[in-house]
Amino acid sequence: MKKNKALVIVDVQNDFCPGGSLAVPEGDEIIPLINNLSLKFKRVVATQDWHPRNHVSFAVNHPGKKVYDVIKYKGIEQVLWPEHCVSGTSGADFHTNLNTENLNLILRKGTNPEIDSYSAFQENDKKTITGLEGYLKNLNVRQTYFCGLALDYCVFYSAMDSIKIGFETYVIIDGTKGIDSPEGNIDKVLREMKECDIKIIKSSDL
Ligand code: VGL
Ligand code: ZN
Repeated sequence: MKKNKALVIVDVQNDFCPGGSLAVPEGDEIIPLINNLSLKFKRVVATQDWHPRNHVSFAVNHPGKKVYDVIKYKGIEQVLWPEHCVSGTSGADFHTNLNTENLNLILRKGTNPEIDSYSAFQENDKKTITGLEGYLKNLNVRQTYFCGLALDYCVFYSAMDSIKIGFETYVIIDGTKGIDSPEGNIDKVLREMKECDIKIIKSSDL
């Protein structure tokens, strides 16, 4: 694979897989395919959702609120999730089946207790960058390929920022699984991504 293409593996962590606190249905089933994909790219980035225990996105930190409630915090809409991917816990570790041998960069996001970060490029305030854009541009990456979890949250927001930045952006559909919350969300984000010229491809197209 040419060197101006990068694979971004989003949040393949225990808490997003069956048995985890915010499990994506069948989330672990994409891992063998992702392991194969990572052999085909020269540049491979993996992200980890990496939250402090007092993180704004955890329903338990908002007395009277429950999981999946949506609140406004400092002017930003925030979905409240079960506690997940607490930094340094086993829930935040990569799933054991994920082959980490070929990863060039591990990028942790969501570390600010007051701001969530679905996108690998910027936090949900749409201001605070993670540094991934600079990293990829410095390596002359022109095309980004996304896989991982969850399709309708972190994969979606990452791909949308990627195309806005100007990368030719691909989502490898069989390398991702979604939460589909609220119901219909997966269809909605797929439509939105196509409208924004993000290419939805199958791994067999590569
Ligand atoms: C994610 C919800 C909360 C994701 C992260 O990785 O898609 N979803 N935090
Ligand atoms: Zn999170």
